[in-house]
This record gives sequence, C-alpha cells and structure tokens, in this order.
Amino acid sequence: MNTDPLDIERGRDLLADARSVIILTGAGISAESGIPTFRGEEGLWRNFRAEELATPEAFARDPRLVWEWYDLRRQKVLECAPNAAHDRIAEWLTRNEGVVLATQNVDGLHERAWLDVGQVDGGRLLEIHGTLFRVRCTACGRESPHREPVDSSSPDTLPHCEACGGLLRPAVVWFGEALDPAIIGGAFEAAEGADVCVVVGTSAVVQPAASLATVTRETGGRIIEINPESTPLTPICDVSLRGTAVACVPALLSDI
Ligand code: BJW
Ligand code: ZN
Repeated sequence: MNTDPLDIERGRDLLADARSVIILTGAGISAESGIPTFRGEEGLWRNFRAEELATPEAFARDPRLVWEWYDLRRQKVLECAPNAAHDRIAEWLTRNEGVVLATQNVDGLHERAWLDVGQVDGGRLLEIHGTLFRVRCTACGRESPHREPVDSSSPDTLPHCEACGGLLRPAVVWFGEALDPAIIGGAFEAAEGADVCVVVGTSAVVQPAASLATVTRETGGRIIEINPESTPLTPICDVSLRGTAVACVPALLSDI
C-alpha cells in the first residue's frame, strides 16, 4: 500500500496552520502492536460475538464468560507495547498544549506511550470507552484500579467489591450504556473548537465517538483520516491517508 507523499504534505500543511487539534483513535492504531481490532478480518469479534459480550445484558446473563474475554484481552495487552504511532502522538502531545487525544481504545497504550516521554495530562487524554485496567462495582458503583488476573472458573472466584461485596465489572462502556458525561463532554468541546480532527484506525461506526469528527467538520474544521480502508467518514475528509498507523502517523506528525 503506497500513501501518496503529496497527501502527507497536505495533511502536514493543515496541521502546521492549526492552533487546536483533536485526535480520535480506534482499535486500528493498536493493530501493529499485536492487538486485534474488533471488526476486521482477524477481529476479536470473529470468535466472540459482540452482542454476547459487550453489553450489560450479557454480563448479567453470564458474567464468567464476559470476565473470561476481558481477562484474555488484558493478558494480551500486557504482552504488547505501544508502537511508533502511539509514540509519535505522545511526543506531539508533550510539545503541543492545543492537542487533545480522544481514544475509543481500552488498552491503555496511549497512556503508556505518554508516560514514556512525560507526565500525562489527564485533561488531554480522554479514554471515552473506559479502560481494561479499572473495575466498577455493580452494586455500589465504586471504581478502582484492577490489574490482577481474573479466575472465572466459578461465580465465587470472580472479583468482588471490598466495600460492599458486590460483583465487580470492567470499567468500560458497553453498547447501550451512557459514556461518562465529563469525558465525552470534554471530547465534544475539543472537537467543536478544533481546527483539525485527525482520525486514526477507527471504522467510525460506533456513536457517539464517530460524531466527534463530524462536529469538527460542521464547526469549520478539517478532517485528516489514517486508515488502510475507507470508512463512513471518508467522504467528508479533507485528507485521506490510505495506510497503516505506523506508516502514516510518524510521517504526518514529525517536526510539526
Ligand atoms: C487500521 C490498521 C492499522 C486496521 N492502522 N488502521 C446513533 C446512531 C446509531 C446507533 C447509535 C447512535 N448512538 C448510539 C448508538 C448505539 C451504539 C452504536 O453506536 N451502535 C452502532 C454500532 C450502530 N452506541 C452505544 O451504545 C454507545 N452508548 C450510547 O450512545 O449510549 C446512549 C445513552 C445515553 C444515556 C443513557 C443510556 C445510553 C456506547 C458505545 C460503546 C462501544 N463500546 C465498545 C466496547 C468497549 C469496551 C471494550 O473494548 O470491550 O467500544 S464496542 C467497540 O467498538 C469498542 C470500540 O472502542 C468501538 C469502536 O471500534 P473501532 O475502534 O472503530 O474498531 P474497529 O475494529 O471497528 O475498526 C478498526 C479500524 O482500524 C478499521 O477501520 C480498520 O480498517 C482499521 N485498521 N489495521 C490503521 N494498522
Ligand atoms: Zn460495592
């Protein structure tokens, strides 16, 4: 796959003139770290049906199965490292206070990359679908960090709340659930004021995340998309880089 160098230059020109930028990332940015995407050829959900696992109803019906899937994904993520695209974005964030990163990913790789180069600014890293490494109590709502392996061999071995004994669940956003208003609100605020929205590695089919790019466009900003495939956003993009995140992100962001 060859990305036209002229398209990269057009993207770099847009970013060089921008004062505020929102970056929206999806599973594709972590694909080259070895983490499967959701809907691709090798997608996670080819083996595990989304409707069975990423919904509150699924968890209520079969918490052991859902925990097994999340534990598997945690273990996988812990074996993987941020790639050159995560790294380049992290460096860019440290140097540009006008850049906000909204990620749909729950793998924590953006945070790890940013920690490698500086102190993470939580106001500019918005994990809009939550994280694999926190849990929330289904009874009292208490949230806490959680990285230990989960034994899903019986209902009793699943993790339970220290405060009330309730069943803990991954602190991620499932279908039909509301996103944290402060986090998604911050992302929409950034999208509205952005001169450019850079969209990396998302199929852009899940709402409200995909609307972040649309909002930037509607308020007069530009969209740069990086994805080997076209998406529903492609027709409204100003620059489409048809390549992988590792091939395109460093080329787009170096020395800006
Ligand atoms: C590469 C690459 C490489 C490959 N380099 N690229 C409006 C219209 C229609 C429906 C709705 C709507 N508003 C809400 C809905 C319903 C629903 C929804 O969007 N459904 C659609 C699917 C139709 N949305 C919701 O339910 C949301 N909740 C909500 O709106 O609540 C409202 C409410 C308000 C008040 C009270 C109650 C409710 C919640 C959505 C939560 C999504 N959750 C998941 C799981 C998170 C936890 C987990 O990870 O387990 O989030 S679903 C899954 O999809 C996950 C992802 O973050 C998300 C997006 O996937 P992503 O990242 O785009 O991955 P893929 O695999 O789809 O795409 C990868 C891309 O990478 C591809 O394009 C490849 O080509 C590319 N790629 N290799 C660059 N190397
Ligand atoms: Zn509790």
